[in-house]
Parts: sequence; structure tokens; C-alpha cells
Amino acid sequence: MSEEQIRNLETQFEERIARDEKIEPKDWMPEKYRKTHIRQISQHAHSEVVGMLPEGNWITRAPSLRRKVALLAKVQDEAGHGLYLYSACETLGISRDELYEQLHSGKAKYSSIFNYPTVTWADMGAIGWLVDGAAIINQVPLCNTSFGPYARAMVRVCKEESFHQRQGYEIMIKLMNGTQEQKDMAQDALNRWWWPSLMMLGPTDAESVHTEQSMKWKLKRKSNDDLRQQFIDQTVPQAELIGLVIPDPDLKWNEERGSYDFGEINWDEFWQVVKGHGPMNKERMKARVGAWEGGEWVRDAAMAYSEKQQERKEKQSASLKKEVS
Ligand code: FAQ
Repeated sequence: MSEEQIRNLETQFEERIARDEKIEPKDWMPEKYRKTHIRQISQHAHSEVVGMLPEGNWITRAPSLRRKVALLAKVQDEAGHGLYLYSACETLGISRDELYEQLHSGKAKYSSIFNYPTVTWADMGAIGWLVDGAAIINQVPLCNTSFGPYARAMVRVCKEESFHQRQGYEIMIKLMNGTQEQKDMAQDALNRWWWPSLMMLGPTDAESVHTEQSMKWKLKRKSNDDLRQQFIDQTVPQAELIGLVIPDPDLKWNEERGSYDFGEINWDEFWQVVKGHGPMNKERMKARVGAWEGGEWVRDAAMAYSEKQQERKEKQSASLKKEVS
């Protein structure tokens, strides 16, 4: 293709983005757009899959049958989200095997938030309320993202995240209506999950290397700082309502801005976690790689079964053809 032809295609592409048209897998797209989407969608998929581990840790120890059923359903939903997202990513021309390889070799990133331990039952409340709460704030704008398969996957994901957020908040309400020990447990979980939840929404806009281009392509519809502010403004009244205290002495309502001012985020901690040195990075990777290797016989059996079915079908159609002739 000549340079002029490429320029024309780029112009048409930018015009489609400006008109808010969805870009579909078979449409022409700049190589950088494709790569950026593979990066973000695959990181998102990996986050959903690794994100099953902290809560999976509590399925066998949920305090009642109702809580167990709800947590089990939530964790299964996260697996489903990972699968839609891997499928959306595959439409950009990368295989599932390559994506898994990137995760298992440590080349691919996944959300920092899942590298923290879940030490008490209250952490199940805090994760649903805060982590899923932050995920919804980040993902609702993504329902309007420019790449069709990603936008469509996000619609369903957001509906499910909304149930997850409520089940988490309900756990916190229950604990805050309980004994002093239960209240302390809920407060302790909030103390540990608050700051990592703010970090989860990504580095400050000044440090965010991808935001500018991603906003132009309408991959991202809101900046990291805007989403973080929205999360704080929405969550603080929810904490106050049930008697929890946000662990930030600098948190203060700013009348002029109509938003909360908040304290300094420990970005050194964030980058340490992103670079693989968080409290649970090694355990998370070990669990994922172990699951992949331990599941090899299941994949082999599924492949053998499908090959057998195919052979059977071919034999049947061959004998049918013989009969007809
Ligand atoms: N953790 O320039 P930016 C969930 C990296 S799903 C690790 O700002 P961008 C559901 C970033 O990749 C949670 N790394 O990047 C659930 C980049 O590095 P790179 C996941 C992070 O892409 C709930 C570098 O820093 N959600 O929770 C993080 O424009 C409960 C510079 O950053 C999504 O993935 C981080 N937190 O903005 C499941 C949503 N933040 O790639 C189970 C889709 C940044 O150059 C239980 N993703 N980095 O090597 C997004 O919206 C964006 O990718 C952001 C980051 C906002 C995460």
C-alpha cells in the first residue's frame, strides 16, 4: 500500500472515531490502535482471571450457605468476564495461547489490586464494595469505547459487577450491625483495601503514558484521576452511612469543587506492586501457572474428544454419500 493510501485510510478511520462509530475486527485500523487494544483488553482479561484468586480463597470458609452461593457465583462471573475479554482480544489477531503465555511468563500486566492478601471474611465485603465499585466506575465508560467487541463485552460485565458491588456492601452492612469484633473486622478491611483501591484506577494523569492517545481513540473515555475522584465522591458517603471511617486524615469535602480533597497516594507502593514486588505477586503467578499445568490433561482430553467426534461425523457423512450414490 502506498503512503498516500495509508494516509487516506487513517483519515477515514479518524473520521469514524469522531462520528462515534464502532470499529469492528475486520475493519481497517492503524497498527498502533490494534496493539494498544490488545494491551489493554488482555491486561483486563488477565485481571479478571487472577482476580478470582483472592476471593476463591474464601469460598470454602464463607460463614453461611447463602454467602457461599453468592461468592461462588461472583467468582464464576469473573471467570466469565475473563473469557469474554480474551475472545474480544482474539478478534484483534492474537491467539489465546499467546495471551496465556504472556501472563504466565510475567510479560503481561494485570491489576495491582489482586496482589494483596485476603486475611479475614470482611475482605470479601471490602473487595466487592471497593474493588468491584472501582471496577464499575472504570468500566461503565468503557461500554462506549470505540472497539465494538470490547464495548459489547463491557455491557454485560458492568451488569454483573453491579451485583458484585452490592453483595460486598451488604457484607459490610451486616458486619457493621454486628458485634464490636465484627465492626472492627470491617474497619480493618477498609483500612487495608482503601488505598490499593484508589491505586487500582491507575497512575495520576501526569504519569499516565497512554491516556492522551487512548482518549483520542475513545478507548478510554475518562482519565485515571477523574475516575478516582468519582470513586471517592461516591464511596465516602457509603462508608459514613454504615459508620465506617475512611483511613485518610486529609479527606475533606471541598465545597468549591463539589468533591472530596484527599491525601497523598503512596505511588512507590503502587509501582512496586506493578513491577511484581507486591505482597502476593509470586503466589498469584504460582497459582495461575499451576492451574494451567495441572489442567493440561483436561485440555488434552477435550481435544481428543473433539477429534473423535469429528472423525465420527466424517465417517457418517461418507457412508451417507455411499448410500445415496
Ligand atoms: N495495575 O498509562 P496508564 C476488576 C500500568 S477488573 C497494574 O495509565 P492505561 C474486576 C499500565 O498498564 C480490573 N498496572 O495505562 C474484578 C501501563 O503499563 P504498560 C482491571 C497498571 O492503560 C473485581 C502503565 O501502568 N480493570 O477489578 C495499573 O491508559 C473483583 C501506565 O498506566 C481493567 O483492566 C494497575 N492498576 O490505564 C475482578 C480495566 N494501572 O501497559 C475480580 C481496563 C496502570 O504500558 C474481583 N483498563 N497500570 O506496560 C483500563 O481502564 C486501563 O488500562 C487502566 C490503566 C485505567 C487500568
